[in-house]
Amino acid sequence: MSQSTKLLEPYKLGALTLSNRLVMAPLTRNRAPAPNFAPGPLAVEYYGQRASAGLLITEASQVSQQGQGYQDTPGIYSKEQVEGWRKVTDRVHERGGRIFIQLWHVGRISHVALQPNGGAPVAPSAIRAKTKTFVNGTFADVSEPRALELSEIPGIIDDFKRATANAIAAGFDGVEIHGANGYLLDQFAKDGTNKHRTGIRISPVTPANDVSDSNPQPLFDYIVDHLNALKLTYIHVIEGATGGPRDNAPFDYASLRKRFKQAYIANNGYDFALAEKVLEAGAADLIAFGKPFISNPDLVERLKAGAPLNEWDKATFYGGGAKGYTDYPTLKATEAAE
Ligand code: 8OZ
Repeated sequence: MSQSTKLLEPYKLGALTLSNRLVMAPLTRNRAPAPNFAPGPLAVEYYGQRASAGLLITEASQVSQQGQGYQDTPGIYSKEQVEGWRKVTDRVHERGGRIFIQLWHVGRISHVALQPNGGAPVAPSAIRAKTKTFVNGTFADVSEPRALELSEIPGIIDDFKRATANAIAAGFDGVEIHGANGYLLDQFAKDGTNKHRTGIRISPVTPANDVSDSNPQPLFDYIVDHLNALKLTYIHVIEGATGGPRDNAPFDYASLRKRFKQAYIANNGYDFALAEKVLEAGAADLIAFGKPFISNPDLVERLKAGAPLNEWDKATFYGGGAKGYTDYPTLKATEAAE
């Protein structure tokens, strides 16, 4: 039984044509170990397995050592990292896929153990988040941050510029700036890094990493008006609380959709039925799926076939090897085994 749905229609995203409207959301997997923090052969296999998505967005990747906040997340600032990512993009392109890299600076959500010379993580203000990070094999309170000097901001913008140049050298189709989930977003609205094939991820009402806002609607209406003026390729909106629930706080996403003239990627807890409804209503252009893509490399083929989905195993989300990373079976593999 094959299904023809709007989710499976192609979409023109700026200069790119996507073969369908399923986006693989950025998913932190912690498998790029010290000292290089470079994606290896397993990452090539993992992203290659999922290349039938209309667009893959990589896990968040730090633009500098200072921008790292968790153990074993990949970077995009060194030669080894660019070489590792090149193999990933080659594999995805060989299989007809498209891939953006998510560029990340965690700001205060870090730990001295990950910082250059064991220094303090940096933040707009010296306010410590009430949250934990994962470092040295365990959860630990984030470290006390120090406030950035104004004179340091150009260096961070340069880190994003270099990361973007590296992303192009590594063969990515574009970059997504991680402006969501309580990380260092305040310099992201500035030019320099926002020229072309650039999307941004935002999360208006998420409580992730101890952020809150007393009046998010006018704030994000304002931010999105300004993002629209920057002519970004897309906004990628985490609706509700990151990881759920979707209805933790009232928010009018249609207001953002109306303000932003380029593509709108909706994310957070969508199943196929809700995705279809939202696309049909014109409330989004693309739908990003996270955990379903972890456990279903062939999510697109399963949608086409109307087949059931594999469940995901939370225990293998962060770190480890092939188990829970590249060993989720495709429908074909399951059928062949029967
Ligand atoms: C889960 C674990 C660590 C980091 C985010 C990059 O929340 C993350 C993240 C998610 O955007």
